Amino acid sequence: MSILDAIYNVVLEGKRNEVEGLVRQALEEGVSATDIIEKALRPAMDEVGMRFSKAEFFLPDLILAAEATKRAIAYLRPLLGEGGVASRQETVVIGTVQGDLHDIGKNLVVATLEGTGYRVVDLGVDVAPERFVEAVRTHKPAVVGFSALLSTTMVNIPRTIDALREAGLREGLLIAVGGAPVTQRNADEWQADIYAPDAGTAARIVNEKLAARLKNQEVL
Ligand code: B1M
Repeated sequence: MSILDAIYNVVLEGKRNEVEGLVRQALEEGVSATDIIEKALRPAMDEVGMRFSKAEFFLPDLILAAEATKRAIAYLRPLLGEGGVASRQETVVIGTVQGDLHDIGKNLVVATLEGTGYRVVDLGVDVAPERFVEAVRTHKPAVVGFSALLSTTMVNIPRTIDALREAGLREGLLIAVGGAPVTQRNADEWQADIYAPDAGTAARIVNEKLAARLKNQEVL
């Protein structure tokens, strides 16, 4: 069995105490942090979700698997993003939208952006539109990110975008959206600037968009 399969299995079985040792072993074998996340942790959580849908797994299974994943990510955190780059000027405000308590994916996006050098203000989970508005007023970020994992809560992304628009804060702000049920088509509909299917892509597109904006400002 490969080391990635072993990590996948311990997450699926919710064996929180075994995951860290295996992640360490994978890194020693030369597997990248991104591959551990995208080829073992995320597929394991997808499988957990699938079994939950089929009533083969129940909430405690979800919680144990989530706990195992969080431990693995905490161990990998210092390795995410480019690491060691000069600190960037821009701030990113991010949160999981109102009604939604899922934060594993959002935390990965936070860790990757921080690793890339951004200052990240993480508002946590179940964040109401008015809290996003207040945070944008206070921190004046270049980017605001919304994460949603439930089809019932993803509607709170466009609601929050509307709240920012009504508060006169939308212009000049890059809006990034993501989470399992969110698609590029949704992002286009909501007139969001960035859609990313995973944390690494989110950080890469944020970098590209901000670099392009800086270039435009230099030309003007
Ligand atoms: Co829940 N849950 N859950 N859950 N859960 C899902 C999402 C579900 C698909 C499972 C299923 O039924 N198959 C289903 C949603 C169905 C739907 O709406 N379509 C579901 C449900 C129904 C529920 C409850 C309603 C269950 C209940 O109570 N009956 C309940 C809701 C609670 C609430 O939020 N109000 C609930 C609760 C929970 C737990 C608390 C037990 C736990 C969350 C623990 C936590 O996050 N702290 C949990 C878990 C763990 C899951 C699954 C199994 C795994 C989610 C996860 O962590 N994935 C999930 C099944 C699934 O997703 N396949 C499921 C791993 C993570 C790395 O991936 O979050 O997708 P992800 O993040 C990715 C990308 O999406 C992207 O980058 C990340 C990786 O690089 N990304 C962004 C994420 N945010 C981004 C933002 C960006 C850009 C990219 O820009 C800003």
